[in-house]
Amino acid sequence: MEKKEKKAAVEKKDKKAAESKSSGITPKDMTICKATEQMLEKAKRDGVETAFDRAASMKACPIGADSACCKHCSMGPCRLNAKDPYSKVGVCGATIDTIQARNFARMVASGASAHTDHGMSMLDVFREVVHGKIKDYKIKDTVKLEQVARSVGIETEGRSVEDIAMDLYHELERTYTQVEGEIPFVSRVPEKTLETWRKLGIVPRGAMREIMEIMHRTHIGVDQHYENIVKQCSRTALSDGWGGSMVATEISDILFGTPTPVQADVNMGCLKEDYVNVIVHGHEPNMFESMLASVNDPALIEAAKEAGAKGINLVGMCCSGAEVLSRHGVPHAGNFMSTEAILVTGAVDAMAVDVQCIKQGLSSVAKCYNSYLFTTNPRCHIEGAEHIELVEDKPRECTDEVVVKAIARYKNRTAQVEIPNISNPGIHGFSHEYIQYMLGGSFRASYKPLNDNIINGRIRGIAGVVGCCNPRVKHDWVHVELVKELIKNDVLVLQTGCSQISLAKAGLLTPEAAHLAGDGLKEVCETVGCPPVLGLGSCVDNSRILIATSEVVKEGGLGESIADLPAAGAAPEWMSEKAISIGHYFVASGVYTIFGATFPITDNTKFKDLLFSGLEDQGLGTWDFAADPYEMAKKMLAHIDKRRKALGLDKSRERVLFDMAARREMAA
Ligand code: SF4
Ligand code: MSK
Repeated sequence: MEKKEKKAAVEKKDKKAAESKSSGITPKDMTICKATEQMLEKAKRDGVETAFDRAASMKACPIGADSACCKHCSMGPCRLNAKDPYSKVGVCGATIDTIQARNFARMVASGASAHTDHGMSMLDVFREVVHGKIKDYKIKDTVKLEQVARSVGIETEGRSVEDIAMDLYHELERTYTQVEGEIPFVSRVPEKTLETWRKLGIVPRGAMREIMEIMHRTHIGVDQHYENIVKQCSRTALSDGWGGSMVATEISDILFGTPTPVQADVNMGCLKEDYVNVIVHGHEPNMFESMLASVNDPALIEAAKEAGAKGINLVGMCCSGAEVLSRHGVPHAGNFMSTEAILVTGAVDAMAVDVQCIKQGLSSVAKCYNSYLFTTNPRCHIEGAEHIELVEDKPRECTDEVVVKAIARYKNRTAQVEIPNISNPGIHGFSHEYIQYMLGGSFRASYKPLNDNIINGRIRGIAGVVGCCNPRVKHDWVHVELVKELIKNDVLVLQTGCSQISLAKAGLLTPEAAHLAGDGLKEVCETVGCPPVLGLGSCVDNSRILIATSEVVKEGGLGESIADLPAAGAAPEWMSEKAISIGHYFVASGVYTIFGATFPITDNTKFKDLLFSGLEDQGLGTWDFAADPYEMAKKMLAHIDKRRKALGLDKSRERVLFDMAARREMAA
């Protein structure tokens, strides 16, 4: 480096250190994750900037935060006054309700696109596996293949795996491409919920059609009635939850195996100083599955040893990490807000990413520590990162090359290595199928024991706590406090995505965490031997929660539609448009759903009234907001109790716990 360049680099480093100091916010204020905190301290010393620093130094735009601006045409951008929302309209005359509804709709469209494009990619892989063109992946779970096929009306008796699989492919393709009719997985929706959707005209046709229509309707001068726009939001979001996401989950299970509980470690302590460390971060499981094969290749292990390492250590992050954690017990190093921090360890030899939630900032942090950052998906290139494309019919070419480069980096490691000595064991890998089996036993896998325990009050209700982390709130804190509060009040918590990882790091995904639960939930957990918090996988695996709610309704005794259930959903630290799509498909499915951090809405508007109470009046669920986790828990419990009361379950009932004897009796 030239002298002048060196001086500029030192000045830049000092400036960054001074800026972060001047914000007055320390790593301790930014996160409760000790490993992330330790790495943020190191980053500060090293003069390295992360999203935490940028969030501290860049205030969110208050007009945008209230969704009170529009840039849908060049007569604008138009800014309205969120404090006096009806005092102004846009140049075209658009009101605050139209503007907010259009902004919200485009978030739903973007989030739904991400999930459906992911699901469609999985379906493409599935088709080529069945055709024999892709040989690196196989149909691993034929039992699940038959179950899914039967659930959409495909005959399985006496037929070959290939024939069933091809029929399933053609049937599920309709989820995306169908222009008229209803998507295949509506067959899984409780009758009364489906009846409400039909009455409201929100049963999805195909995801492509719904997303295209939302983009059309939100163009200037098309749909200018917030109620009509929200209707299309519901239709599009449902095409994600019961469509794109559900297909992604089911096809991934068929190809790579349906998860069953597995003990695994989470946190940065999963990195090993004397191994070649490879991280996979993103959302589609196929790259990760190929990487698993690469790191277990004897030739590559030998090469790592020749380079002086003890072996190759593969670790996941974010959602593809959560999927492979669930399926194979591969260790997981952290959630979305730890992806830059982990590079600060200096121990990451290569990070391979595919799609979604990949911060562009990773590229500069990786450079600071001479770590490799590889993009692998044609949809996601990052300036400054090397692109090694994963071609589906020869995935090993990509993943082997990543490993080879990681070995080279290990051999020439120059960065100072500091790995936080923290890892948290937990049980991961619950699926709706396993919950059924776990509670009902092998004699009769059934949701009856769960329903009975809800009816007798031992379990007060069910909550889905999911979603991202966000540097605008204290990382992991809102997730952890909310979940602790819920289980203390006998609410069984189902988790996915980054939230699951927050709780795993807090040690709540262990059966021992039952001591933090209320007496009723504790008793159930101790009898069954399960944690009070069940991890179901990645963001697309929220579809597992939808199926579980549907099964609970179908089991009987808790109302006729999903909206009747004593259940609630939350995304306490959300940040992505995918989270909005997920939130809205839960609401449209009938679930009370509360978000934290912030909400893109202006108070005292008709649009807000519709989302926060009007949809419930139509027989759907409802949106809500609370930044504080205790307030959030209070609101969720109030909703659960409201539903219990409506079901006549507010009076205490005789408690019947299903032990082995009871299960045998059921089977008799
Ligand atoms: Fe302004 Fe209307 Fe154009 Fe939006 S669509 S930028 S509100 S003129
Ligand atoms: S990765 S969408 S930050 S959960 Fe699915 Fe985490 Fe949210 Fe991304």
